[in-house]
Order: sequence, then C-alpha cells, then structure tokens
Amino acid sequence: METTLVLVKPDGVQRGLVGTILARLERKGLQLVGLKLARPPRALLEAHYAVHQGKGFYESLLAFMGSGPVVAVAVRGAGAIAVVRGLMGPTNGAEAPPATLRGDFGLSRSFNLVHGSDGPGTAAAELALWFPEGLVEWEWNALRWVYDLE
Ligand code: IDP
Ligand code: MG
Repeated sequence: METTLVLVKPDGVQRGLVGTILARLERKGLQLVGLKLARPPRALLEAHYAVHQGKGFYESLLAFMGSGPVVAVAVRGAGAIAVVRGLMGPTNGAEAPPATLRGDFGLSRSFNLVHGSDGPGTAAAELALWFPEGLVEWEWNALRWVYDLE
C-alpha cells in the first residue's frame, strides 16, 4: 500500500469544494489516514514547493497557497500516488479531462484546487512536512470489497 499527500488548496476551500474532493477520494477506495484544516506558514510552503523555487510563478504560488486555509489529507491505497494524480487531472484545468477534479471544477493553471504528491520520495517528504505528528492507523474493513486480495 502507498500513502500520499493531497492538499485542497485555498481556492477549493473558498469555493466550498472540500466535501466534494474528499468524497471523490473516499469513493475511489482510498483510506483516509490523515486530515486537517491548516493555515500553512511560509516556511512550510517553501519546503513543500522547494522544487519550484526560482520559477516565474514561484512567488505568486506561495502567495496563493498562503492566502487562506488548506485541507491536508493523507490517503492510502494500492498505487495511491498515481491513482490520486489521475483523479486530479493535469495541472491546467482548461486542459484537464472531464471526470477529473481539475477538469470538472476549474479552468485555471494556477488555481487548480488540489495538490497530489508526484512520486514515492515526494510523498514521504510531504507527509512528514504536513503531518509531523504522524498518521492515524486504523483497520479498514472496506478493504476486501475494493481490492482483489487473493
Ligand atoms: P502539479 O500541481 O500538477 O504537480 P506543478 O508543475 O508541480 O503541477 O506545479 C505546482 C503548482 O504550481 C501547480 O499546481 C499550480 O498551482 C502552480 N503552477 C504550475 N505551473 C504554473 C504556471 O505556469 N503558472 C502559474 N502557476 C503554475
Ligand atoms: Mg507537482
């Protein structure tokens, strides 16, 4: 099982899409193992987006991400990193296909509602950044209906 970080960005919180986004994750068959509403400090956002430092959109990205609360979600499942990226759709909402979160709810490249870790290394690093207290471990009884366990 993989665990990955999802953020509902400030635009998603402002637009009242937190429940919709959480519902998509849950309905897909991902287990929630971390969930919080947070107002991220600048230092956290700098660490989270270190890979984009120096790019033209970096400062506006940090300003946007610090403009209001975000919802941090840790989800677990088989191939969860790629599954979440698929549910999100590509970066630009105008290009994201229907039935993806970005495709269904936005038209912007900057304000694109969700973040999802892009690989095992970034998932581990981002989970440690956003959930330094650790995740919530629990026995998930729906597992046998979502996966082929044999
Ligand atoms: P991703 O979120 O789909 O992984 P990244 O390339 O990692 O996309 O970019 C991180 C975030 O930075 C994007 O989700 C978006 O909010 C913002 N961003 C990326 N590219 C641009 C751009 O060209 N203009 C403005 N904002 C951008
Ligand atoms: Mg990215």
